[in-house]
Amino acid sequence: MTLHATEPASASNEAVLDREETMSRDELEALQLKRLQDTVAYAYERVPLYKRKFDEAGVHPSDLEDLADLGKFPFTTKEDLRQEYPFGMFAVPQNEVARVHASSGTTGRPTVVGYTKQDLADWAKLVARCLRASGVRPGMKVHNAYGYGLFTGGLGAHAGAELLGCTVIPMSGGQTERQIQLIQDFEPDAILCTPTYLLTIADAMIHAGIDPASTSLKYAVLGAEPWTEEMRHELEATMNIKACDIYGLSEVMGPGVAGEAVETQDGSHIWEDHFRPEIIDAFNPVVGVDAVLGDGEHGELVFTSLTKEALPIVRYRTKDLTRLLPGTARPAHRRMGRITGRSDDMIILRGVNLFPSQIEEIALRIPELSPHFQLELTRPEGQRMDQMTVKIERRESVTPEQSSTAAQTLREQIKIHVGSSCEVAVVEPGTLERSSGKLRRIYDLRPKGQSGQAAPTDRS
Ligand code: DLL
Repeated sequence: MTLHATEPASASNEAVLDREETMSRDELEALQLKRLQDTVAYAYERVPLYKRKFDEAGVHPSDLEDLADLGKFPFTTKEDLRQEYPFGMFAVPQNEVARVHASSGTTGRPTVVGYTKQDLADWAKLVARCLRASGVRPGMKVHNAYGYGLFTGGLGAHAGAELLGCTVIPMSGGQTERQIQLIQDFEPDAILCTPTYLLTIADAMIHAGIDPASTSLKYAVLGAEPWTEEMRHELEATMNIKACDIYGLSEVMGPGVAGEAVETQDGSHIWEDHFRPEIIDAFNPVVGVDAVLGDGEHGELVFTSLTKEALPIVRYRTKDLTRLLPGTARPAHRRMGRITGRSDDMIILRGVNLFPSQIEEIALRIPELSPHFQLELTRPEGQRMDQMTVKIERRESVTPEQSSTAAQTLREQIKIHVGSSCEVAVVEPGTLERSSGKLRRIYDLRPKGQSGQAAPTDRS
């Protein structure tokens, strides 16, 4: 007997793709242009900030005749969202806003984002698309360890997994022992969390005498913070899983703006039927077509939403540094390279630009060193130069002699590949703080007012 007549969930491993996933590039760009024109006009009519900014820049929605014309329009920044706190950027009356999310805002007012019912449906569809691309199938059990609440990770991933037809285990972040217990008891097929939190889980399993490679988990869909190919290899080998990337940000939607295909594992495909990406020169952006860089060039990722109703966003500067690459598994949708870092997380050490992901990449190639590390910035008494110390845990099996050789190797490799000298302190396993979501890598201990860089990101 059935209580409601529904189609049974497909037991097949064959993925049924959305029509937009298989469009030709020409068809997709035609759709983008139409949606872009509609979005720009809609934002201009409904959001005073856009009207003001467009008027000041001397552009009008009718100037958008082809996709390249987008470059004439002004950028939107996190500061704009902060200034319009809480609901000034919303394009619909409050009673049409079905949900809000917000960033933690440790360095200022939080940024608030809103969704209509249709926005929530589109969001779930795109997260489902990402999960399916990453190997998750209807009927699978999905352990969701992204944080639930104002952060978009938990509820965003949840809705997508549910829509795909999975059994969702809404675990949220933290309580690592409980996570491990449920992974053992419920036997999920996939886990959704940040890469560093999966590392925490794997580590805690080892300490509890459980082999992380022996669980039921087969897939991990990881995002919300930068991670490297080396970290992928580490997690895949330790946990015997396939790990794919998922990217997104609350101002543009949340998780699901882009997702990686398990068969190629070559970077996340941006769902270009809903978002138009651009890359701009991050450190010298001029409003105008000239500021836009070509595919393959490194710069700051900028997004314009193409379908969002509650919070249309025009040329939002993400501060994420990457490049656009041609589509592969979904040929019409361009991929993004791995995010090297955020422009506001860049360390300037003795004139050299440096990101934590570079240290991760180098450290993980040294077998004696673990992926657990922190970067400490100091300004020693009486010195004019900043100093960076990489504090990194040795692997359990490594002797003190081996770890001092490894420290030397790391120092040399950083000098060769990054171009700057630093200190390396190899510490005992289990002594550095573990992640429970987005991990903080940089500890800026320099006296206030002496940091030669922007304040660390307020995202947590
Ligand atoms: O972190 C949304 C999300 C949740 C994405 C769960 C993926 C999975 P925010 O808190 O607004 O939203 O932070 C967005 O996190 O601008 C990037 O700097 C960083 N980020 C997100 N995904 C990735 C990724 C969510 N796959 C900010 N790789 C973004 C590198 C990422 N960085």
